[in-house]
Amino acid sequence: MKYFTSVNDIGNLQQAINEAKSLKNNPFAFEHLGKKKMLALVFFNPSLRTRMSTQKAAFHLGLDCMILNAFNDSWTIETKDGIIMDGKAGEHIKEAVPVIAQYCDIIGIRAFANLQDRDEDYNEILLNSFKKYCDIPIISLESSIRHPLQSFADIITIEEQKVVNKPKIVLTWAPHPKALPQAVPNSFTEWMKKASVELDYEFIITHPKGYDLADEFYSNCTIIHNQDEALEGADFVYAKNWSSYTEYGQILSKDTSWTINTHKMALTNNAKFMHCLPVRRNMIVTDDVLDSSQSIVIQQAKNRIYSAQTVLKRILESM
Ligand code: SN0
Repeated sequence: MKYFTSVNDIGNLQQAINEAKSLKNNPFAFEHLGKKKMLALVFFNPSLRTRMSTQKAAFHLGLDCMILNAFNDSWTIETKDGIIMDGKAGEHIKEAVPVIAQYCDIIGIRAFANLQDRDEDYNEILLNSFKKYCDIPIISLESSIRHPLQSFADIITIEEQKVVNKPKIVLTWAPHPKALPQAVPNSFTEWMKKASVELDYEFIITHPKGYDLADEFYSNCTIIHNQDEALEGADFVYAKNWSSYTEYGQILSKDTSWTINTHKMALTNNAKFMHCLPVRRNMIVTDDVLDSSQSIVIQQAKNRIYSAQTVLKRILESM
């Protein structure tokens, strides 16, 4: 593996899950692999779980790790070609990336959507510039449209927690005060589509009108606009806010009747509650659900270590 930027890089799901579970049981089994190698994590946006879990995964593999908070520790980076740099940006991506690449063996990059220009975001400009301007392995730590390490951790968690052979998984939109990217629901959807085929999952999306995802993710999905109906018999409820794709970056609803509460959970098959975190309490989900034993958000966050570790291990093995 050289790149990990979407579900297309993971191969067989069951194999990847087994590999992650075995690393969880024996985290230091491959600590020789990363010896004398350096991982750089470059963040253009804030992070808690991604930063710490990936660092922990690197530690398990004997990899050293450097972190650059490119949004405040370093220069503002220009990505457009042929531009006169008389504005805010002090450094061009054409120098920044090859320089960073000389200091390390693998680069992880986080670059959220700006939610202004849909084409720019959906072309994953920053992530692709890293691929373009250096020749070392690249891992997405959440791009403008995908968060594959999160979705991989989500699937590991579902496999650990499922009590039926064909779990019903419902991705539900929920209200939020800020406009958020579509990266998490896009990614979760593309991983669930693969899991529907390879692991026999049933996957349903529910959201208010105007929150359709981009076709490349949304096509062939089952959509139920009535949230109560969608939640019926669910084994896993995955809540997440996202801003509109069609009216790009807009908040079209803050309808709190979409907040996950005990009445909503009562419609399910004693479902587990999932969220990628950070979560806004009593906006996305009420305290009583999040503080109950049905919530598995903390277990989910733990598996971020093993999704990252599986990916790093595969990259190191192919170097
Ligand atoms: C990000 C998102 O893509 O939705 C990261 C999720 C892993 N979430 C946020 O930016 C939430 C920020 C907030 O203020 O609630």
